[in-house]
Amino acid sequence: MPNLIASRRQISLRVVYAGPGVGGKTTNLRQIQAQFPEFRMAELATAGERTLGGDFLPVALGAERVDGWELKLSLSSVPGQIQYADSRAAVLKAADVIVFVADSHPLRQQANLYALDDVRALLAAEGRKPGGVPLVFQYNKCDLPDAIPPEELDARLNPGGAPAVAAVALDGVGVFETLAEALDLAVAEARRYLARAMPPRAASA
Ligand SMILES: Nc1nc2c(ncn2[C@@H]2O[C@H](COP(=O)(O)OP(=O)(O)O)[C@@H](O)[C@H]2O)c(=O)[nH]1
Ligand SMILES: [Mg+2]
Repeated sequence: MPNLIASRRQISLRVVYAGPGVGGKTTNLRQIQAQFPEFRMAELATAGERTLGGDFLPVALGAERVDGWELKLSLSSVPGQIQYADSRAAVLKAADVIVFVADSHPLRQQANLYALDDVRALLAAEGRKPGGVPLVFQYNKCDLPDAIPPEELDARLNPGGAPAVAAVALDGVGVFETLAEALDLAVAEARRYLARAMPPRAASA
């Protein structure tokens, strides 16, 4: 659920990067952070290249306004390991928008499906409909010589036709396109939320 600071007319939303381990979630956030040097990124409990506790990167998009509200996004990634199921659930539970980073490597296709099922199961356990949380797909590692083509991944993972972006996150390709799709969904969420939380006053007021 978005967080409002009405006195400052600020609205904050959580964008959570989910997907199979080593799919490129941390790489996406590092690329974004590199463009926002004023924001610090926390990589929690990282061991080698495994992100154990998840990443956290808050960004304030001062220019991006939602009916006069300043929009803030906190970007985070879920930890992939089995033993972090509780913290994965907690991060996903709080998501306003989910970016699912899928791995184009042919040997990671089962991992993509498991991770997507896991996201859906966690949301269902929280009583949130799968369609109730806006989702963006990113088909990462398109540079691999034997990469599964993005159209094929789209047919497999995204029958609902959610926004999808082909990416080479390591080179920054597709990272900001993905973020832009997530931002569009976040703006729409923020508008919906504000319309409910702050109904317009009667014209005579
Ligand atoms: N070839 C290739 N490797 C990538 C790409 N994006 C990330 N990687 C590599 O995949 C590995 C896992 O990436 P990481 O961001 O840590 O994955 P995470 O577990 O989802 O956070 C790292 O070695 C990255 O350098 C990409 O677009 N192409
Ligand atoms: Mg990571």
